Parts: sequence; structure tokens; C-alpha cells
Amino acid sequence: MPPNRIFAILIVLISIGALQAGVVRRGSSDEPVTTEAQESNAREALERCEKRYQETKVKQIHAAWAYGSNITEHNLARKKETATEFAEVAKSVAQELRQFDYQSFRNEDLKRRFKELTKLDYAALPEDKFKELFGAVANMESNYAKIKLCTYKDNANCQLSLDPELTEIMASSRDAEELKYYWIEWYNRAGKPTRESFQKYVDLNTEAAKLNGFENGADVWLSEYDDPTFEQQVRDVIMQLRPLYEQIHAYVRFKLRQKYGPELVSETGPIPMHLLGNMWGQTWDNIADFTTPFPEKKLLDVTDEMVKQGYTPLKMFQMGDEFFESLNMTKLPQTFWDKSIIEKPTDGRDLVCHASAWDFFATDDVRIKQCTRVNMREFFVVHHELGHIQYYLQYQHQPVEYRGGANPGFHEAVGDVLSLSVSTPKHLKKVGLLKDYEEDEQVRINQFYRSGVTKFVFLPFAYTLDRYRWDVFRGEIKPDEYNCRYWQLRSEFCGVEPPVLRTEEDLDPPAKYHVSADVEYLRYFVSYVIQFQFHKAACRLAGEYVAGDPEKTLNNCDIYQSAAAGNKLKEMLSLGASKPWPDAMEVLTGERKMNADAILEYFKPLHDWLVGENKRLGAHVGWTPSEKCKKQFDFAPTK
Ligand code: X8Z
Ligand code: ZN
Repeated sequence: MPPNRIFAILIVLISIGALQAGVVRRGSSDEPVTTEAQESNAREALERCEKRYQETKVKQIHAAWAYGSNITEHNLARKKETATEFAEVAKSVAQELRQFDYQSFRNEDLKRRFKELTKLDYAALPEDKFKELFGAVANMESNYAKIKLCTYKDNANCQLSLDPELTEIMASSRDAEELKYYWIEWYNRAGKPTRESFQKYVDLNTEAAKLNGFENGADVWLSEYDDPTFEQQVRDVIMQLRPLYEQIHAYVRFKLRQKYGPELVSETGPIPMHLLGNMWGQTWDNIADFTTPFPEKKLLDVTDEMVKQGYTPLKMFQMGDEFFESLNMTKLPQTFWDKSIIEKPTDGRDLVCHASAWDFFATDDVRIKQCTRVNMREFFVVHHELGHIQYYLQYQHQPVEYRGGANPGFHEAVGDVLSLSVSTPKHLKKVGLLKDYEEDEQVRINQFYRSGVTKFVFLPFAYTLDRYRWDVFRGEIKPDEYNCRYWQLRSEFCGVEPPVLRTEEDLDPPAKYHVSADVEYLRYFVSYVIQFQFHKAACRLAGEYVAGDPEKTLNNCDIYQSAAAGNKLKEMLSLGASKPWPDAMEVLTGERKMNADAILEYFKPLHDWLVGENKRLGAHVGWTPSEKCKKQFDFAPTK
């Protein structure tokens, strides 16, 4: 008998068993009608399901790791096979558990566990379509991972990868023509060739959403935040952040205009994004050297010192580990060190270099894959990734369906909370990376500025990446406007534009990893807001923050070695996904909502300074819409 048939029969038998066990369907009254005996029955079924679910998941993750760290046809086939198998098991688990009227369970926790395990996501698709969707995303992801570009003005050398070469060039070159060349090459190679896969992905994502009872993929993603008003809250935060964003934008555009001249950078238009030091213009810290408010004063950049002191990726991870330990949190297990990939392999294989942290759903089997380089930026990425690992370790005692973040933004925020401490001069001095750093008002403004172009300017970028995909999933953006509507959003919310005219012949969104790899991005937006709430609460616990005390401000707090802060953080993390996220947030912060007050408080001194400075410079605040994307090239001579 084909395995599918056996499976179907099993399901029927199990369902009959469940019904015979006397699970009473909800009657006309709203009172829960299940009895304790029935719930204990349900619990047994649940535990059986969890086991099956976890075992297949582990298999799938091993195959995904093998593929991510060595992109070959064989590894792809294996990943696809195990993902399909997992989808089938998830489907059968959901079917089995849906036989129970779990909405009527009196035990809230049991109800929640059932709810979690009956969510299907892409697994709801029939097998052929699941495989098709898997293939479409795999095409985009591997296309992205394998891109190699030729060196500017040297077609003989065509071995430049995003990680590390292109990232470094975008960060350090100040030759506008060279930057434009790499920008165009990257977007042409990462975007346009994926059009067919991207369309298939959008269509099947929508189909899966509908099978799961949602209207579209946007609603699926937003459902993770468990609040029908969440999208509106995000929009409200964007509005709250806008005044400071406009000030930073105005100031940076002014400095870029000084550097590259008025032909390249207009006085009132969007910023040509290739000049911002990053392929996507998502952070602008790489141009802090020539845009910083007081260039004659010290800059907070410890990259040279790290190199001078012979830092290695291993040392960077050890220091991150030690920070967590200093908070009385969990030390990395030996398996982490044995199995992680923390440097780019040099054997020429293709791999996904975009940093990631992995939970293998066993005990202590957690790993990071990162093509780490020695610089300050990556030092923070190391802490970011270790934050994911710490979360995995804190909730590993939970049942499989609770082994996840309270919401996706929580997972992204943990390591960044540590980075907010690590990036203070106070901490960098403690660890011997900052010497002869005399602080005065101007030095402090330089420091806040650097945080601003690292953290603050990222928020509109993060918003637009998912605002774009929501609109695509909702059918508000049609296939013949996929490209220009992306640039329209980037222009409207970020005030940036491509260096050259783009058209609907191009498809630029997949040039960002998370679009090609189908990773929701609102998580980073949420993280960048709530990490300041977490930071504030942790600083207070560490005795490093007192409201109104100029000596104990949010931007000069280091929670290093504070068990008081670490213990509360731990308490929040150990809940995993077992409680609604506001409950988790409340444990650490006492708050139950995402709130931009903390980030605005952190950046208040920068805001005040920029308002004065932009006035003094006569820098225009705000921008006109970009005209850098047209449906098609217009070859008609301009009159
Ligand atoms: O993708 C990441 C992490 C892995 S979860 C390295 N980040 C976003 C990005 O690189 O675009 C961290 C910040 C934003
Ligand atoms: Zn992350």
C-alpha cells in the first residue's frame, strides 16, 4: 500500500479514537464543555504528535544546514525531500489535533499548544505545489548566494562575492562611478533573473495563505504579532520617527553634496543610495568617517584597534559568550564551538554567507553560520547572532511548539540589547578596545550620530521592505509595477533612490537577501523599537539608568556584569512562545505594547543638535519624490 494510503487510514482510526474518547463538541452555550478526562486524552495525543513533529523537524533542519553551508544539487535535493516530509507530518499532526474541539479546552495552556501545532503555513499546500514553492524560493536564494561580479575596470577578475568583497567596497570606496558600477551589477544579477521564481512565489504564497484561512500572505505574517491593530501601530511609530529621520537625512544629504558635488546629490531630492556605504542603504555608518559632526574629534570606531590587537572571529565570539555569562545567563555549550561555521570556508564551495543562528531542536545543539570578518560592525553582528542562540538555550526545556520567540521581533532584539551596551565608550574602554578617548560634548555628539546612522535610519528601510511585500501579497501592487512601486516606497519613506534609472524590465527587491530567501522583515523593525524598551528596563535593573539623571542616561548605559538585568531577561526569554508576547514583554519592562518613547529618548540629544545644525548649514529638510523608475525606457528625444 502506498504510504499515503496507510497514512490516511491511520488518521481516520485516530480520529475515531478521539471521538470515542468522548470529546464533546462545543454546544450552543459559550461555556467550555470538555472534562478533565477528555483533556488528559487530548494531552496524550498532543505529546505523541509533538514527538513525531520534532523528529521530522530535526531531520529537516540538518538537511537545511547542510545545504546552507554547501550549496550543491545533492544537498538541495535532500533539503527539498526533508522539507516535504516535514510538511506532510505537520499536516497530519494538524489533522489529528483538529479532531479535538480544543477551542473549548478549559486549560489555556493546552489550548494554546493545540493552536500552535495546528498552524500549517506552506505545509497546507498539496505536495506538488509545496515543492513548486520550495523550488521557487530555492532558486532565488541560490541565485543570490552564488553571484560573483567582475572587478571594476578589470573584466579578467570575476570572483567578487557579496561577502566579503562587495560589502567592503560599498563600505569603503568613495569613487561614485565605482560604487555605481557595483550597485548596477548587483541589482541586475540578484533581481531580474528571479522574476519568474518571484512571481511563482507570490502566487503560491497567496494560495497557501488562503488554505490557512487568511486572505493573503500579509495577513499571515502580521498574525505573528497577534493584534489586529499591529499594522496601524507600526504606521504610527513610523510617523513618530519621521521628524528625526528627516533631520538625519537632511544632514547626511548636505554632507554628501559637499563631498560628491551638486551634480550627483541634489539639494532637495532623495539621496542616491549607492553613496551611503551599504548596498541597500539600510545603515549609513560606513560613511560616518566623512559625515560625522566633528571630524576633528575622536570617532567611536574600534576596527583598527581590533585588527591591531589581533582579534579573530573566535575571539569575537568568546567575548560575546563572556558577556552573556557576566549577566548570569547561559554559557555556550561545547557543541556550539565544535559545529558552528564562524569563518568563510576557503575551499571554493558556494554557501549562504548571510549570518544566521540555528536551533536543531535537541538539547544544546545550537550553531551559528557566519562569514565573520574582524571589524566593529561584525562584532555587533556576532552579539546579534549570539542573542538568537541564547534565546534557543533559554527555552529549550519547552515543548517544540513553544520553542520560538514571543514574536519574531523578540528574537531579533536579544543580541542587540547587548550590542547597545557593547557600543558605549564605557564598555569599549573596559574591554581595552578604546584608549585615549576623552569625552566632551562634541565627542558625544559624534557618538550619538554613529548610533543614529547605524540604528535609527534602518527603521524606514525595514518598514518599506515588508510594506512592499504586504502590498504585493494583497494584490495592491500588480506584476507590471513590481519594480517602480518598490522604488516609490523607498523614496516616500526613506528618501533614497537608485543611482540610475530603473524600469519594469528590472526587479530590484530580490537584491535584498530576505526577499530572495522569503524571510519576513518586519521582525527587524519591531526589534529596533522594542530593543530600546528592553535596554531601558535592563539598564534600570543594572542601576545604570535613572530617569532625569544626566549621569545615568540611556545612551551611556552598560549592563555588563549585571545579574539583576540578566535574570529578568532570562525570565522573559525562557517563556519562549508559551505566552502571548505582551506577557513576555511585561516580565522585563512592565509594558505590554511596542512603544517608540525609549528610542526617541535615546536619540534626543542627537535630534536637538541636528535641528540647530541643519538650520546653521541651511540644509533643506525633507525631499521631493524620486523619478528614478519608469515603466519603460523612454527613448523619445527630450525637447
Ligand atoms: O539579517 C540579519 C541578521 C540575521 S537574522 C544578520 N539582520 C538584518 C539584515 O542584515 O538585513 C540584522 C539586522 C537586519
Ligand atoms: Zn537575527
